[in-house]
Amino acid sequence: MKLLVVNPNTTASMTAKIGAAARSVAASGTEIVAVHPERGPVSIEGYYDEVFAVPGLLEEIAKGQTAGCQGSIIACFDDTGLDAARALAQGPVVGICEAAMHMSTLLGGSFSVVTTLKRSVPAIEALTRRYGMSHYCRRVRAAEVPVLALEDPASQASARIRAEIAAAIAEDHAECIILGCAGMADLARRLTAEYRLPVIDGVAAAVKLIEGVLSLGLATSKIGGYAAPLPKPYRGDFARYQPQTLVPSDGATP
Ligand code: 5HY
Repeated sequence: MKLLVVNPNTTASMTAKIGAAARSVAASGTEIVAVHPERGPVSIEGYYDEVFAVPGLLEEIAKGQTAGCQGSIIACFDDTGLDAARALAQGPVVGICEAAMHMSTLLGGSFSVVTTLKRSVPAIEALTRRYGMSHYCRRVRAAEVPVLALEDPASQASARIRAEIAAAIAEDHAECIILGCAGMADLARRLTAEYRLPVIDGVAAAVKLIEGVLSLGLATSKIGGYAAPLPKPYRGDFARYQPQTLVPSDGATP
């Protein structure tokens, strides 16, 4: 199977790290195509960045589908544009936040999330409620590390993440830890061994979940909210995103 992994921000080093994390757990025979949009924010930190990451994300999903990818993973912990992507794509689409939370409920009675900046916390708390995970979630914590500091080995990022994990264990009594940013994907195995409890990376969890969905021959239900967007004119700069342009009905490349 061929899976598309989209980093919705435009930082190539993060896409490379996300792709490596996905390939490290993909089953033999699963091809991972890791991409990011040409246009949009270099990192997504809060509501404003998130909105401007969505058009580029949808364009990559459409290109991936035309290139034969059977499923797509949204590799940003806000599950950026998840609903629109599910409507646009024929194959299943999984967000890394959703995947990590569902995976954690198989491994413990509770979790805490450790994310980057405190401005990212309210969106993640909202996703926790949306996914029906409020009774599992002890707390969404911010390590106060900018997303791109995760790309800088000289930054204090991993020390701050460790401090929040230790606090989540001592104060929240969390049984699992969820890493609240795709840029933390390379830390999961090491931290799991170090803290002797499941430290979950959503990128890896999403790969295993979507492989499962596809191997069952299933895809997104198209009879309700995720029905394909209706073709219609989009005015101005957004004409390039009108449904019939992004996913031409004749299957031609957008
Ligand atoms: C992410 N931002 O996973 C989120 C994390 C955050 O660019 N990739 C980003 O801070 O919300």
